[in-house]
Amino acid sequence: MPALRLILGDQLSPDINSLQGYETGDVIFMAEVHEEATYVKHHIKKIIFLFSAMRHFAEELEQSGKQVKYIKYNNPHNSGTLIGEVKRHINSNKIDRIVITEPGEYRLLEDMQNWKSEFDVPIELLPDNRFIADKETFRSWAVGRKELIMEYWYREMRKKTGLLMKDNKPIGGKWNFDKENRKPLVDKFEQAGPMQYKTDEITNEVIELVERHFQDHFGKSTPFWFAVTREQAKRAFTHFVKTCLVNFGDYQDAMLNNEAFIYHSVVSQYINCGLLDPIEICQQVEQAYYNGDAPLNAVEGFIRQIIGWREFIRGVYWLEMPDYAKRNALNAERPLPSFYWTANTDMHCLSQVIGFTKEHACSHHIQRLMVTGNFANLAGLNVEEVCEWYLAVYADAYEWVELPNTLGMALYADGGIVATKPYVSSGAYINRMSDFCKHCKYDVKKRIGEDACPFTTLYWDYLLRHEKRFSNNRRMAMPYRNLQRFGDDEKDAIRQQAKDFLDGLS
Ligand code: FAD
Ligand code: DLZ
Ligand code: SF4
Repeated sequence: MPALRLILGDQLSPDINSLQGYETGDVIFMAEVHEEATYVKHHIKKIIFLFSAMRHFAEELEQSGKQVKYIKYNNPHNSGTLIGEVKRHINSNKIDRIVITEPGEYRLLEDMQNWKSEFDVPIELLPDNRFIADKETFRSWAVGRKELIMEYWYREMRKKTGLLMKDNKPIGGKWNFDKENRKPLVDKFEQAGPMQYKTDEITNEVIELVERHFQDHFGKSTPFWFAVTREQAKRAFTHFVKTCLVNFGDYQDAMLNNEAFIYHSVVSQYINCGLLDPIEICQQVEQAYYNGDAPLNAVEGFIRQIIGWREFIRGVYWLEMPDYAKRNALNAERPLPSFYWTANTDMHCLSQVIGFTKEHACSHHIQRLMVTGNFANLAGLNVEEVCEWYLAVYADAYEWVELPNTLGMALYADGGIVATKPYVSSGAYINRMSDFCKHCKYDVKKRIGEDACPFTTLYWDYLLRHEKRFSNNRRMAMPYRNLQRFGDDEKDAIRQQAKDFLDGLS
């Protein structure tokens, strides 16, 4: 019964379900296709990364004795779609069944569920076994709860994995050390950043190909320094554990001028495409704590991101799709300003973060949440356009992880499923957590006047605009108490300043 085992660009894991039970005569099928490379205009580095990692993975599988059929993007017969390529192969080879691990995006899963009527051979769609919890486990946990609180889910995941647990209790006596993880970087910062690799022949060929076919996509293609094999990704992670983990906790939320990475791991692109195993890296980090090489707040903070947030976000995606993608609780409709694509804006924080994104196809969580995301929420930018932007511009972006983070956490467009209150702030937060404001033409403290910081103006305007919805939210009590101190004239002036600014955006 020769099987065609389809491996997608974000399924580059030797232990993935669809590779289990491989027998001589089976073919592992991989294809670079126009449809997947363009369903959003992915950052050019994201395409280079995935095509190169796919080619390296195919080579490794072949070296381990497996039969691989790999279709390159510029193969003259390439039909441009996954289904087209699978059909083309089946038409001229003996295949009795197709084996696939479920894709990470709803659109493709729905497509593949319809493939059954397109083929004469059976299709086995297997669950993705690279997560701690399957979709059903999350659904059973979620159903009947009034609110989905990540912290409670995270505790379940700690118990399930045994990470940082002793006698069924959390090590250190607390589940969460987040309060210790909010320090700005005031002293001198010296850190070389993530491990960077030289390109090899395979990557150079891919760079040339991608530059030729995707010149109109966002971002810079070079310098290209991502790991493209499992072995390289593992070394990059070990480099993080040795050089950054110790400070990861304290400075998790810090931002700095011209510093894209601070002490972050910069490995989400590797985990999400299968080059790194999430549990293995958490165990490595846990070991660093047991060896005395990193403090508990850093280690717990890192593990929480992976087994807590990452799993929670995926759970929400599959629980709430497909209508989740259409939610727009705050009726945000303003077109995305062009500076999201160019980084040309005199708001220095935005220009920096969008600049990092353009250069590296990466930026860290607080840059995404409290700069680009915060601005999008404050300015009421069109939810679909913002989500599409995040899906396109980051090398780690697939809809299962991008959408709840953007639509839910950053934009509050799901009405409070992912976040219990909107993550919005005035310029004061950005000023506390970074040195961006020192380099900006605006005055972060001013909410009215020619040089007023747009984040500060828009923050107060947002509270006024959404007073009915948020003033009774317990977690918003403090800002609304502060707002009460403003007189009517001041409120009118804020509204006018915000209106003028927003009118000027388009
Ligand atoms: P670190 O800060 O070093 O964290 C370690 C790991 O924890 C990450 O590699 C990642 O795998 C995981 N992690 C941390 N936070 C989250 C989270 N909220 N959701 C899921 N995993 C998390 N992450 C993606 O992987 N893909 C996305 O498309 C994506 N889009 C985002 C959009 C917005 C608006 C926001 C606010 C966050 C988004 N995130 C996304 C989450 C987070 O910003 C990135 O995972 C992180 O910045 C990756 O950098 P890092 O590897 O240096 O992470
Ligand atoms: C993101 C991506 C890109 C750019 N190209 C391909 C490709 O050519 N072939 C492929 O199999 N997968 C690619 N991917 C990853 C898919 O888009 C991803 O598997 C789905 O979005 C499901 O998560
Ligand atoms: Fe950003 Fe305002 Fe600070 Fe300028 S002053 S960097 S716009 S927060």
